Amino acid sequence: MTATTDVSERGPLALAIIDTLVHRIGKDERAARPHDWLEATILTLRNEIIERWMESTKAAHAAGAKRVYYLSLEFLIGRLLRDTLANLRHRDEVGDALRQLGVDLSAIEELEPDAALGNGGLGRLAACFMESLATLDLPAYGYGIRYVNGMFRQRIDDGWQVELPETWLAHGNPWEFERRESAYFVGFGGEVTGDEAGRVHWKPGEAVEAVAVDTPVVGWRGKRVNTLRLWTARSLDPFKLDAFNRGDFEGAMADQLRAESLVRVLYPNDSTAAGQELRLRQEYFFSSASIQDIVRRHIQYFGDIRTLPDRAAIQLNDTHPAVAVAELMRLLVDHHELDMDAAWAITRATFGYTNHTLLPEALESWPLPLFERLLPRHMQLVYAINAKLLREARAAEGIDDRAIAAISLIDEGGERRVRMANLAFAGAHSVNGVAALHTQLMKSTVFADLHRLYPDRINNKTNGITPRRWLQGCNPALTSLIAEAIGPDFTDDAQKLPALAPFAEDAGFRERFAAVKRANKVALAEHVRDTIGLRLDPDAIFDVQIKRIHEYKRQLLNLIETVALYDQIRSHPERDWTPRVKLFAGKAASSYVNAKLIIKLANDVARRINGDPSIGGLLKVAFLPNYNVSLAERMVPAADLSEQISTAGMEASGTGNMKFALNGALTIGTLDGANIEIRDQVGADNIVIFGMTAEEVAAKRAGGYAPRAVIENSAELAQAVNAIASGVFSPDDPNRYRDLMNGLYDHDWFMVAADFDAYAAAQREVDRRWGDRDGWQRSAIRNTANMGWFSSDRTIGEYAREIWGVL
Ligand code: GPQ
Repeated sequence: MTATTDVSERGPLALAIIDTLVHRIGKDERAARPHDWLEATILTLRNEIIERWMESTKAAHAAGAKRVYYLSLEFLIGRLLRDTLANLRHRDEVGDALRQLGVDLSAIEELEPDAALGNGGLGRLAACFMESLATLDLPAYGYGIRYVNGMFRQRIDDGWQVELPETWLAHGNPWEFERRESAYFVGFGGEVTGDEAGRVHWKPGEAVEAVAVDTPVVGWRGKRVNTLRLWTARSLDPFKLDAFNRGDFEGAMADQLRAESLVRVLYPNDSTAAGQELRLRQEYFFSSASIQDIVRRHIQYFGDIRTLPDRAAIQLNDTHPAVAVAELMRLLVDHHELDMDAAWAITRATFGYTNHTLLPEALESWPLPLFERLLPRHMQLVYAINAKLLREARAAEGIDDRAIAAISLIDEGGERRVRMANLAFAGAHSVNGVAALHTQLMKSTVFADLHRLYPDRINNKTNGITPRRWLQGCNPALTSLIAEAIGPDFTDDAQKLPALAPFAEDAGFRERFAAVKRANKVALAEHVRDTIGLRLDPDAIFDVQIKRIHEYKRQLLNLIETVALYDQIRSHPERDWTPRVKLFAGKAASSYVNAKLIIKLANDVARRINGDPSIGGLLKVAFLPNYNVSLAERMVPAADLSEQISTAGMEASGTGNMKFALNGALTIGTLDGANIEIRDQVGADNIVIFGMTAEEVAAKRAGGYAPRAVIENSAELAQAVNAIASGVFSPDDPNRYRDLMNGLYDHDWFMVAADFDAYAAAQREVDRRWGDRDGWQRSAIRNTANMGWFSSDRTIGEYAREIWGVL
């Protein structure tokens, strides 16, 4: 990528990039490697961002504005350059400047590593929210951890998942600013004493320093630049020279190593609580640093801690930062010398809590002895809060002993544990779910008793996605087509997209819409060929299931149906089968044995089906390795069919479902999470719904579900399950899937069997609709046209008005 163009044609931006290359990176054009161009481009762009960033901060300060603080252990950001350029409306200009230097912007954009500081939906939601907060011009900070190794890189070896560390910081990170002056002590362990004046002193047994590393978040049209503040850890005594001089080289750096291990990895768990001491340490580390930072800023700007709730809204992204409730109490009581009642009133008025799952295994709780050893002062405060809470509960009507036990912050059944969801619920004035059904189930199941005690606290905020990344960024051709049809206003307000709906009746527009989809499919097919060597027919249905691999998400249902379809095509080659490509991608938690086995099954099924010439290429199966945000950005615009097939009642919301529908895919889905609201928006004719409702699932569970009989009554299902169980797809190890399939016969927790026939029928309904080309395109257009409501701008607007009081 050396310059080949006429030097005299270089404009000021090209010269600025060269200047950065020489003076910041220390290379000339001839020596510059592609990564150097990437870095020089980002650093040049940063200069402009910094100015807007400072303006945003100053303006918020001058206005005495209330700030939003989003505390999240995960931010699944992905790449930043393309989005940032697009939001600043600079992409063409920067592309031209780089062209003058003989550099291709798209090529260097592809070199940027994915910032994968998150597992899945929860972390990606946090990233969409940060972008929407800046877009809506709301002063906000995201707080999290700057993991050295984010989500692992997935390699597929002989069909098995292998986890490798992702070194996203290998080339440095030109987006970030280390703020050495913003550093806080975070203590662990030690002892708590009281003095004569009744003040409490916590003397931690160990401490680390949390140091802020800031990344600017640019909103649409560059209106505002907010801060994502991620904490890194430093030892108070990083290098003990005396130990080193004694020859104890490791001991000399042991403290630093210990500090670094705090921020080393993101726990690769999705929706399961990690019962590890290190995880609790991470949670407290980032919660404490964030709360100290918030309190410091408040005192600096406003002077009086008692006005905190008027100037700060802190949102807890799930329970991972729930210990922040106790940390704020500690600062208010021990440092600002408020009494418990005053401190509690301030705390409650400041916090909001978002719940993201009802899965019992995901509700965080910590063994009491561990919590007490690591956080002795917080343990005392939890007891004190619990006493207040249970007093309130006992005074309320209709709360019996069973309800008291359920409300308590301490789980007394068996080994005593601190319940983080109850702490978050009690310590917040707002507790929200992430889709209508999920919120309703929160009220009737996990939080039923707390809801009875505080009936006004639970509210719903249906999730959203940023259309900048998930339409304009990932699907420029569709964006241009929409703009030609209805003008560009929808880029400022996604709720203008419904103006597109009448174009579903315009044959010429349908053609162009279909052509965009086909071009996206061709591009994805090229990528698939390059990565796994499989050729795909871009005229086949691209049927896509991409998300974390989890039994409740039922990739297994999809795979078993794939096997059944394969069987049908072989048995009835004379029928008019619809060519289909089944695409899968996703990571399994490293300790989740069944999820990893499902990945192997996808690969085994793919090898067998793709290698069988007798089905004439009518069916292809692909498992794409290392699913991440960037891969999603390629796959979403190329999908015809979006698989959202979780067992009803188990997927809190889903957000992938929104990305696909916005890009004109039809959904095949259960009445779960946000699928229900997607159906309401796009219309029941433009989505394929199947299977049991959440109520039916619960009733079946309660009534004693007998999957064996269900399987035996469905010839297609039995045939597919037995083929997998007997090793048809794993001749090298015929027993590989025997236990997995026996699990379906014996318990089938996720009701794959119960929904199978309905799912298979829904898939044939998809084939039928696909056969009606015009009908399909009409539905696809109506999906895009009616998905504007799922913009995260709408979601953030609701949080801002109804929870944070900032709009
Ligand atoms: N979610 Cl608790 C995660 O991605 N990780 C988690 O640990 C928990 C929830 C998801 C949830 O499964 C999806 O249904 C939601 O759409 C998403 O959070 C965002 O709310």
